Amino acid sequence: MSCQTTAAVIFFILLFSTVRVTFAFNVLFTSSQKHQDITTNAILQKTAEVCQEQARRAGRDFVMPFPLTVDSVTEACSVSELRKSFQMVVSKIKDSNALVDYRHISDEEYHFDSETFLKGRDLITRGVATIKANLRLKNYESARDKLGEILHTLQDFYSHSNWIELGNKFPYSNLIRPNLTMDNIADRNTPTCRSCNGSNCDENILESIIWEKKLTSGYFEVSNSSHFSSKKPNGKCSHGGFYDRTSRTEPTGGINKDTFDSDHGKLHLQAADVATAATAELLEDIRGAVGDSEFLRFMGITQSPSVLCFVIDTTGSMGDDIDEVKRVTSFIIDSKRGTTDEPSAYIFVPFNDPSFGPLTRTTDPDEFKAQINALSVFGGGDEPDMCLSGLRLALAGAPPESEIFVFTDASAKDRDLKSTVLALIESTKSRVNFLLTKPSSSRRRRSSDGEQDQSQRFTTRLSNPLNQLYQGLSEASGGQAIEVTKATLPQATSIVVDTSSSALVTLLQAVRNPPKAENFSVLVDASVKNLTVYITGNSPSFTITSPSGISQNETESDGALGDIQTVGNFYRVQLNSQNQTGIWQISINSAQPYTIKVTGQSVIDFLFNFVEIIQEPAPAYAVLDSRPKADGNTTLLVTVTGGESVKLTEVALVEASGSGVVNGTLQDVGGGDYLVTVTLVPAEKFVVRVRGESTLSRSTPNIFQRQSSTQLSPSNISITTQVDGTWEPGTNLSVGFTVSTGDSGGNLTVRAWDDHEFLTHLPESLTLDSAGSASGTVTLTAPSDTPSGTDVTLTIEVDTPGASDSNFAMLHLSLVAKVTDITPPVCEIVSINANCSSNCSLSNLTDGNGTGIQSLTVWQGNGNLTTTIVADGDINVTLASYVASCCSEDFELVAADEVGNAGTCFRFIRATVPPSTSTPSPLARECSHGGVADLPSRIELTGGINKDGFGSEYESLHLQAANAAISAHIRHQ
Ligand SMILES: *[C@@H]1O[C@H](CO)[C@@H](O)[C@H](O)[C@H]1NC(C)=O
Ligand SMILES: *[C@@H]1O[C@H](CO)[C@@H](O)[C@H](O)[C@H]1NC(C)=O
Ligand SMILES: *[C@@H]1O[C@H](CO)[C@@H](O)[C@H](O)[C@H]1NC(C)=O
Ligand SMILES: [Ca+2]
Repeated sequence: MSCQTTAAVIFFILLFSTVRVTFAFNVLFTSSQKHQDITTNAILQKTAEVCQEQARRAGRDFVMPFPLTVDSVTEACSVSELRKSFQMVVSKIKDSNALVDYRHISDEEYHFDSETFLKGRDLITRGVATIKANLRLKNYESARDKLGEILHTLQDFYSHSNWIELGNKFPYSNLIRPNLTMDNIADRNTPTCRSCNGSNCDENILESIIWEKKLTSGYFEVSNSSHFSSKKPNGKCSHGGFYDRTSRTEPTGGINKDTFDSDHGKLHLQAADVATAATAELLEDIRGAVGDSEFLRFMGITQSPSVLCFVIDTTGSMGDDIDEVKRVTSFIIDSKRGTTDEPSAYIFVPFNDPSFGPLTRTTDPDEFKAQINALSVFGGGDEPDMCLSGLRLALAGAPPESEIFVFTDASAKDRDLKSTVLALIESTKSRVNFLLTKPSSSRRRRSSDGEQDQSQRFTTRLSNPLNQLYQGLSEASGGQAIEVTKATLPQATSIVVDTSSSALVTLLQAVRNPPKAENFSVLVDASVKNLTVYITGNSPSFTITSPSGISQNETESDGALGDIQTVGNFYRVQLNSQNQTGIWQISINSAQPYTIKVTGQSVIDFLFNFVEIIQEPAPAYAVLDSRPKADGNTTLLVTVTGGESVKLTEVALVEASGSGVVNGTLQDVGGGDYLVTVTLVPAEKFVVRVRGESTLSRSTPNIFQRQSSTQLSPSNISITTQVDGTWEPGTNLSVGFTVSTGDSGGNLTVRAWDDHEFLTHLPESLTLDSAGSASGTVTLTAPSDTPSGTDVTLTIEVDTPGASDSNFAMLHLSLVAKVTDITPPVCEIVSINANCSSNCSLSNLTDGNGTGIQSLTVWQGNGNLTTTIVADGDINVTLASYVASCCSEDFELVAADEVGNAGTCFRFIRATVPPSTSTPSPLARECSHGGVADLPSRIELTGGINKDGFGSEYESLHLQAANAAISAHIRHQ
């Protein structure tokens, strides 16, 4: 149900600003605090705090930026090349937050409506457990999706309940602690509100409820039926607003604080502030469980967002190439190590014939090198291999927008997987590059062939229909298909090194197949550095002309404009760094198909997704995980990165062949986000192109242009999926899907695939009903030994009769084991020594009958932590000893168990400690009561604490500005 026309969008905005039509904090079209604002602000704040802490630990300066924006925070964290990565994460979390209003508008517990406190809290705590399980397996994408979802529910609590009306200024921590009870909820028979009518709704909550500090929330029901009868119990508050039918039944009026215009709109900002603090508190809880560096990784701001992903042919015939592949991969890994371009993870998938996989992923470059170096070739001659099976696994397992490199010397045997691979490419926007080491027809004779002959053969190679497949996939993804020999492979690796640079943007990309002579103009703005041109083709002739009129053609490898490197069919032109700004001309003539790609490094870039928008009862959107609709309107959500001064002026869908351009209508929805409505999607493959301006220097506006590298295809088939409930190892999950095509009759072909081979049921064909729809269910079965936190990628593909049209749905499904351990480790301080000269120590930690201590981290301190594990009966006790120098007096010891229950074990912050007196023990107080923004800690200091001793120990600690040495016993209940 996307907007019918641009006019309709504008109409709805007017409607929303005049009628109260809100359900939750809104997600679109309002000047009030939206879920997006609350989420973004809390993420920025928490991320900046973690960076500050890391900088302090490393002895670096850190200036807390103001205002906090994606740009200012990445800059303050010294990773300004990673803005796009950080923006992608923030956008992802915001999108899944918004999806709750789209998917679950009438599921009350998702919004804490109708007094569903326990169910709502359950959603949050189970969600937190899922996130921690996902993060333990480094499944960041699933964890981000889940985070957005539960933040929506958490934030709604502050708008929909009477927490704020009860006079609370801080978050209700029990919402994120599974082990704490939520008491004082008004029971079903307790009336909570009196009637009001808009003007006098400020005071509609009954005094008795306020005095007794009882929790209540507004009832909410949307119904189109004229015979609506509300299920609201007698005397209960309503949510309120235009769509809430319960608010017209006694007691009338409502209590929500969703916007300034709501019944309790006067408290809107207060509610939004506490919701922001609650969001930050939940993020802090996750941080406690995973640690600072992993938290920053989760937020997309450590190292490069990119992963290095290799898919390598290991058949016997690769024997002499594989050593070169090993050498090259080592070189690439080493050249990135320690730079901000260092990949955040390394993924490797082997394939041969008939097997492929498994996918392995590591964040350790040495481990990855060892894996690659251990590769040996076996089996398989020069027959086609399972290349697409390997590639499919890589696409499903790599994060979105990854660069994937496939090394092979043979054509694909599993060509029938092409449509799934294309669907994954479109959905992930990852780029696939093929390094094709030799034509299969000659591989056996290669040793007797001279290099000369080889390259002769290569020049005609892409007309080999077997390799057209690779060419087609690389083109669709915006990657390259490069032909190399063993001898020239090292030269081709420049492409791997280039594409893993951070802040890489695409200025122009085009494929001309069939070939035609063309003059391409490329606008290079002042923010672009390291301009590089890539051309692939069969001996194309090209001339590049700079903005100042200097030219260089393909015969001049070292010319006036830069260096041209040629390997097989691949030309890389690295342009000199001076005078890159302006309009470049690249004219290409070729008898064979060719591709051109122009990239640079810039902070200005964009993200986009096709979305579906609903207007009622609250405006909401869902990011499409399938192809956009071919006929009629479609909407994109486009986000521009690069700072406040960057504005989009034009968004267009450009046919990949270069002929047609469709302009969209832009609506700035704030925060760098634009909704773009396109009335007619190109019928053939297309890319997204944006133009805009930024005022880098005050005088001259900088006009920029960027484009997406992935080619997208439209479809007339729509697929919606439905997943209910949670999925635990050892159980089945049913995924329902509904297909509509607009054409009645006929049979649809259905294919489904998942990357863990869990699929157990699939309807291979569905019959369309008279309305042109059909529904089916696929079932996945997870073995009971599946690790908790496993992420399963599922694709469902549907073809119309004769495969004239096809579409897909892509889902990420998480498996989480039931969490029974809900208490953090317990810590017992054994001794504290504040003597600067001696080592001392002390703490005992255990997780009792729980899952066991998984990590012990020192925050705010740069001393040395050592731990030993000792058995105490059948409980493991971790003995921790922390020794710091006299210069480092503040510290906090955080313990987390296997499932991520985390708590502060010991906390000593000098600045916040009151002047020393002997009673009561300020140290003990610090340990058990953190600040509001402090961890969910509440760790008891149990047993063996001699308060007098502590007091005096503490005193010397404080007075001496201490060599803090502490030992703690951490126990768990
Ligand atoms: C350009 O790229 C090269 C290699 O990728 C890198 O060493 C250099 O720092 C980059 N220059 C700029 C200005 O980013
Ligand atoms: C390419 O450039 C060289 C050196 O400027 C020139 O001699 C040659 O004619 C040019 N070739 C073409 C096809 O323009
Ligand atoms: C819940 O956990 C907290 C620590 O997060 C602990 O202090 C508290 O005693 C626990 N409460 C219950 C009822 O188990
Ligand atoms: Ca535990």
